[in-house]
Amino acid sequence: MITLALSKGRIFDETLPLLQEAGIRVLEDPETSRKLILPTDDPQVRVVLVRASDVPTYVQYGGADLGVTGLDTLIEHGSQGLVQPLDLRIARCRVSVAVRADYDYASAVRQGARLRVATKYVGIAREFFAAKGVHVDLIKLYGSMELAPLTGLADAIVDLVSTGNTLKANQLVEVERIMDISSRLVVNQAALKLKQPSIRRLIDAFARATAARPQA
Ligand code: PRT
Ligand code: MG
Repeated sequence: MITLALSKGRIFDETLPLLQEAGIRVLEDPETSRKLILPTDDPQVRVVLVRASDVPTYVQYGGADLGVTGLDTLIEHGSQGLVQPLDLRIARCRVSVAVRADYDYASAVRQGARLRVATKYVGIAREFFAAKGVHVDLIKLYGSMELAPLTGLADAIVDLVSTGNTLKANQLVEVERIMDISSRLVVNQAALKLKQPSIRRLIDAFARATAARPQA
């Protein structure tokens, strides 16, 4: 049996067509079913639903053989015990720095001010500002980062941006683009060896499905 870890929402939704192109159909809809283990029409493949930030953990410790996770989540988790054979090029976005539209970020940086930065991505933010030589106090949040500059909790946020609509709706502006993000296939190192033929087959099917798509 091969176990694939996915998170509900955009990762599940965007992985589904790739699975389908690989000839695998998930037999239940996570939006209506309460099940956390979903069978597929391949008796040797099942899907487990976990929190997006838990996907690397499940795969690292063998709770799942493979999984789909955003590069953002993967960087924050660390890639120990994980093989990363494929960029699936789905769930694309970027990690950016954003501030209130009335905050002069450039001059704060120029003057060497100490910035308060709220983020879920403490690791990515620490490394980015360290490389720039900007002093920051990082404030760890688990969601709704956009609120932090509006309430005075922070001068800036480091968050994911896709269309930019969420920033705009909250009078925030993107002032730096830190990195581009897409979702990656991650595989448990030991499972890759022990279940070599079936996992290989699945990786190859994902690779073909991904390659067949137009480069966006
Ligand atoms: O929601 P939960 O806390 O359970 O976990 P999660 O937020 O990590 O999961 P989910 O499903 O929201 O995101 C999973 C992965 O999707 C992320 O790790 C990213 O790799 C990827 N992804 C792609 C995104 C976005 N695009 C995205 N736009 N994840 C989140 N967003 C959010 C962003 O945080 C911001 O609040 O959408 C908002 C911005 O979107 P725009 O279009 O308004 O710019
Ligand atoms: Mg979310």
